[in-house]
This record gives sequence, structure tokens and C-alpha cells, in this order.
Amino acid sequence: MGTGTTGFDDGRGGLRGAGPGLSLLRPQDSATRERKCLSGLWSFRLDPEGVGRQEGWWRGELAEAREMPVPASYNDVVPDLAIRDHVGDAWYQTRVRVPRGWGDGRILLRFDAATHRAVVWVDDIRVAEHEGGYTPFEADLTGLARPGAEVRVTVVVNNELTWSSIPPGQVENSPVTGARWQNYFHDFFNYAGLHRPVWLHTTPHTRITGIAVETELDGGTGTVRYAVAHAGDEAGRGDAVAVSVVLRDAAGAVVATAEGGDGVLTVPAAHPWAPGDGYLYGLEARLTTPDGELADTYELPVGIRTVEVRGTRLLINGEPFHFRGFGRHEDAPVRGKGHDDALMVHDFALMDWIGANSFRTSHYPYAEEVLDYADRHGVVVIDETAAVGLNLRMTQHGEAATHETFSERTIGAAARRTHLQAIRELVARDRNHPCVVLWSIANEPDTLGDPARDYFTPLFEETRRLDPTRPVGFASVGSDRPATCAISDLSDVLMLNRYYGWYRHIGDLRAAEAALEAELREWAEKFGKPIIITEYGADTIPGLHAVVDMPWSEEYQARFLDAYHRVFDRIDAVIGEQVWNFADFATKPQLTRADGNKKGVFTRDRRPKAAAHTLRRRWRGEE
Ligand code: BDP
Repeated sequence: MGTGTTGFDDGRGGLRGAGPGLSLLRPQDSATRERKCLSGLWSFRLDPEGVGRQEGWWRGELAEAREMPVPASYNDVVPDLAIRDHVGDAWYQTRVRVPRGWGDGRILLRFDAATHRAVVWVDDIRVAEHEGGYTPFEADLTGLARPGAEVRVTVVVNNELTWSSIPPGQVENSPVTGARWQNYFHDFFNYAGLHRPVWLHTTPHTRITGIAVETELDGGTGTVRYAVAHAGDEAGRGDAVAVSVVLRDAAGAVVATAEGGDGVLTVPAAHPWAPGDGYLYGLEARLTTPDGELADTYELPVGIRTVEVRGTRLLINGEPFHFRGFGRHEDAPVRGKGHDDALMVHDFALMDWIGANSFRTSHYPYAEEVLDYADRHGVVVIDETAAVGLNLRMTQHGEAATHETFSERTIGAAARRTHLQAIRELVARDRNHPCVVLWSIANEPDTLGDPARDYFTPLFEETRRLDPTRPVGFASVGSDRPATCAISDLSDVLMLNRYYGWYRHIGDLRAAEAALEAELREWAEKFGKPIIITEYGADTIPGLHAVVDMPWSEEYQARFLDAYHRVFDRIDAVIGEQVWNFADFATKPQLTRADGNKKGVFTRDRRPKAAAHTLRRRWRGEE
């Protein structure tokens, strides 16, 4: 990466955020590229004894295998607790025939996600490994996968969460049975497997390896700063290829062109990307050989918009934006966290029905299909890393052996390295999405004292270095206070998760309303920054009704939201309300979780609870 790169320079000759091994560009069909999706039924086998790596299970057909859909979590596909609660390695295998016509270029195998880490073999050769369950990685199979031939693809996916993984966890042995079990500190089920599509795809040898854009608006004029990285020409023709870019509007008309690996495109009378108006231009990057042949071409959707924090406002295109929406999960019956286009379109349609204009990718990067959809439909996104559960003071979601969050015995230098890498991969993957207006680098971490400050300072710095165009923050836990939180001054926007009326003052909405207001005023006064309430909500059993304020009833959830909204409307610095959660979701078994977390405004199968209508009235002004 970085060959022939100029522009957006990080001082090391690369696109900011484009370290070696990071693939910025998704597989694409173009005049120079092709792809083949490997979704379908793969062979699958759990490895409870952890012997597959020694025994070389990749060397032949996976024995004792069952069929498993990709993409999907494996946990709930078969009604078997041994699969649902498996801790360790799980093996996937498929055979794929490389298209006959793929003789000219490079052949790559790309995993959009493998949760939480994976090693990949093609036939007998180890071709890739990756840490982190929610960002893509790929292997170069050129020379290994011959056009027209069939290859065996074997993947071992490991779901263990440890003190050096993001999110963290601890694998323990049951004192009774001795069995391994996974302890973790976050409130959603530890689904695992191949959650997103797998691709076989091509690029030319002389190829575009990365594109980055940053946009500005000045009056009606838009500018698109671009940088195109390329590689592969050095070994071939001697002379460097030429880079050119063409920007087209949504109707396909050329609005600007430029030559060179980086530059600025000017768009008079630009149509900005804006909330509710997902207008996209298409930036085509082209590599041309010295004899005028097209070596590679790649098309990137581009939304021209600005984001800026000024005082207590977050401005999109200079206009104050008020976030209405949800914290969500990638979660559904049977497929767990497996990506599904039907469910995605349905969820966006429900968010539109209710009047949501935004959501947070709580608590991990979502499938790229989701961000593409948000781009096209003008839905605003707070993009979060998988750093959830970095808080051992909270025992509510699990018992850790120690309550010291940041230490070399717990979350220390190793976790921070993983966390930094997760930030780099998130920014590299999502930096070109206009829908993303804010990075959330963690959810509800421990924020007390020097240990928290020492842990987080470099993470904030790195995020800003990689992307100076977007604000950065983290979602703060209910026990944080302006006087004690040691990292809120590092955030551009305060994101607060608050549960007055649930974890505190349960059943007493008057007390909840007063306590919430008092606390929000403290934050507003001390920091003078915009405040988004990134979580507020109450568990609710659909069909449970009460005329008095009874927790778990549909009425309580609706009145709880009303109480919060009265407070938000009284505090000027509050610029956003994202209810926890869009829909009910699976968690590990816990006394406080009956069949998962029930704070959904929709049930897990996406039926509205009464609160959905409350929100629709507030957000759309409609019944
Ligand atoms: C917060 C977490 C979220 C939980 C939620 C809850 O950020 O993941 O699901 O509260 O308790 O602690 O419902």
C-alpha cells in the first residue's frame, strides 16, 4: 500500500489510515474487476477439544461436518446448546471454482467479517489471518488459485474474548464441570461465525489500492479533495501509470475531472449530501498505462457535506443537526448477527416510519451494506468500534475477577494495541461514507482517574490523526459525572447513556425526570459541548399493560420516554436522542434478562410496542 500515493499524507507516505494489509476498497464489478460471492451453505464443524490446528483439518475435507449458512452466526441455527455456547474454534469449509476468465489479474479472497478472529487456508496453504470480528480482511491467491480450477477454502473462526481482545472477556473453567465458558462484560450475546459475505474477486496487477475523499462546501460550491493510491506498476512497464478521476452527478453527467494521484475537484452548484437527502456523486478513479490503456478503474460513491462542532451544536452543512433515532444491534432470530438484506431494508423502513434520522452502530462496526444504505438514504450514523465492556467496575453485566479495569493483568497494553488497530481498520473502512458524522471509540468504558486517561489519550489522538474531519467521542456510562470523568474533555461531543427510571429510581418517573435534568445541566455547564443522549430506555414485555407506572409494561416505556423528552426540550445543549434500543435483542443468560434485552421499541421480530407510536408522534408529528 502506498506505492504511488500522494496526498492526505500521514508523513509516512500512505493514505492516512492505510496501513499495510488494510484493504480499503470493497470488491466491485467494473471494466477491470470481477467478483464472485461465496454465500451459501458451507461445511462446518466445531472443535471443542481444540485439536483441529494440530491435526491440520484444513488439509482435506472437513470430517464429521454439518452444513452451515454463510453469512450467519452459527449459534442459533441448530437447536443445540453445545453449538450455542461453544467456546473456541469453529471450522468452515467450501470448494469454489475460480472463473475460467480470471487469467489476467490478481485473485483475492475477502472476508467482510469473521468473528472474532480467523485463520484461512486455500488448499494446504495458509493465506490469511485476522483479529477483530467486525472489519474485513483479504488474502492474495494469485498463483495459488488458477482460473478454471477448484480450490478448497478452509477457515477456522475463534470466538474467545480475552484481556487482549476487543471486546474483552475472560475464558474460565466451570468450577463444577470443568467446562470452558466465556465470561464477558457487555450486554449482547457473543454471536460468532462468518457474519458477512465472503468474496472471491479480481483486481488487475496494476491496480488502485485505496481512495480517500474529504469534502467541503463554500456557498453553493462543493469541493472534493481526493487521494488515490495504486500499486503494481513498478514491476511491470517501467513507466508509472497516470491517475485520473472523473466525478459524475447522480444522473451520470460529468461535473469535474482531474489528473494526478491527489487533488481537488470543484463542483459549482453542488447538490450536498444531507440528512434525509442521500444525494451521491460517483467518483471514478482510473489508472492509465503510458500507452493509453485503461489499467484499472474503481467507482466510489461520494456525498459532499461538511461536519463541524461549534459550541453546543453539531453542524451538518452549516445547519444544526438534531439526532433522532436509536442504538441498535445486528441481531435477529436464527441468523444472529448474520447480515441479511431483507432485514436491513425492513429496519431502515421502520426507522423511516417512526421518524428516525440517525442511529449508532452500537457496539461494533456494522456491515458495509448498512453504511452504503445509510449513505443512499440520508441517514446519519455514529460509527462505533467494538470496544464495549471496558469497565470492570460494573458488575451488572458480569463478574470479573478484579475490578481494576486498566492494568497489565486486565485491560493493558495488549488490549490497547488491539483497540488502536480496531480504530485504524474502522476509519480505513468507513472514512468515505458521508453518513458517518461522528466516531465513537468506546461504549461505557471506565473513565476514572489516570489509568483511564492514560489508556484513552492515544486512542483519541490516533483517531483525530487518521481523520481530522470528524468529531470523536465515546458513549458514557450512567455513573459518570462531570467531576469524576477523566476523559470527557477529550471528546468533541458528549454521548451519554442514561437510565434514570430503570437502573435508578425504577418505577418513579418523577424522581427520574428530576435527577436526569439535574445531571444534564451539570454536563452542559461544565463542558459547553453538544450532548447526545445515546441511550435511554426501559425493558418492556409486549402485551403487559398497567394504568399506574409499572416497570416492564408498555405504558411505562412510553411514559419513561416522555419524561426524558421533556427534559431534553428544556436543555439547550441536548442535540440528540437515541433510544435504547431499536429492537429487542439476544444476551447471555442473566437474571435481569428474560429471553434477552427487552428495551426494544420493536420486538425482536420487529413488531411495534406502544412506545413506537409515542416516538412516531414526537419525531414525525403523526399518529
Ligand atoms: C448499557 C449498554 C448497553 C446495554 C444497556 C442496558 O451500553 O449495551 O444493553 O445499557 O442495560 O449499559 O439495557
